[in-house]
Amino acid sequence: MLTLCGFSASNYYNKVKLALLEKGVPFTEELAWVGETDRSASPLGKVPYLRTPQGPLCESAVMADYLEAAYPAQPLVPADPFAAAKVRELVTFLELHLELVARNLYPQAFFGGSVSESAREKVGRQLEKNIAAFAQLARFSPFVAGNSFTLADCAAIVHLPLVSSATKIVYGRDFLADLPVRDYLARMGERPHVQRVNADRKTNTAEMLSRPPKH
Ligand SMILES: N[C@@H](CCC(=O)N[C@@H](CS)C(=O)NCC(=O)O)C(=O)O
Repeated sequence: MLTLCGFSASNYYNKVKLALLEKGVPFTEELAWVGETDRSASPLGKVPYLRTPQGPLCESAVMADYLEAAYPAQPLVPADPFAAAKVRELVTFLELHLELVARNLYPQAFFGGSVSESAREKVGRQLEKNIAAFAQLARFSPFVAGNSFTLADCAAIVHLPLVSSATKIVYGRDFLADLPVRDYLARMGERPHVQRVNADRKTNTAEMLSRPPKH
């Protein structure tokens, strides 16, 4: 049995959780907040990490690859090598060029902190450029990589809402507004597993925000 460790407010945790649910792989969840993780499983203290019968894995992309190899029955990556690479290209864009850049805004957008004016401008410029490039690759027809649900959707469903809301809060404008992201997310939100991930996220986010502050 697999155990997914971390917390349901985390987008990377939810990418793996959605992949597990969509693939129909049985798993249990173990709550681990940042600062309370098992360092022998995740040496950088990041979530998620996954306990497998053979030992732990960290890094969500590694977990997703492991799940594809170990549970091939319900694939989230196409068998064709080029189509598979196109799916992974989208995941890389979503994470390296969108989410990781937008992450610089989260202290101000979500946690009551602030971002310096120069960082705000720099991140804004990077996001404009990276989102335009992502728009060239993304299909949304009806799924982000084309006509079937893939790992790229597991990533897009959890990361795109954060990019939208962080830019809306910090710049007063949703940088994804010119892409068909709202309709896409609404469509994806009709899937029962996406609904479960979102419901758990809301409950866990409230719990996270009500936790006593660390000293
Ligand atoms: N590259 C990592 C990113 C995971 C990540 O950044 N997780 C956040 C929560 S969403 C975290 O653990 N942050 C705490 C930290 O970096 O110390 C992955 O794909 O698993």
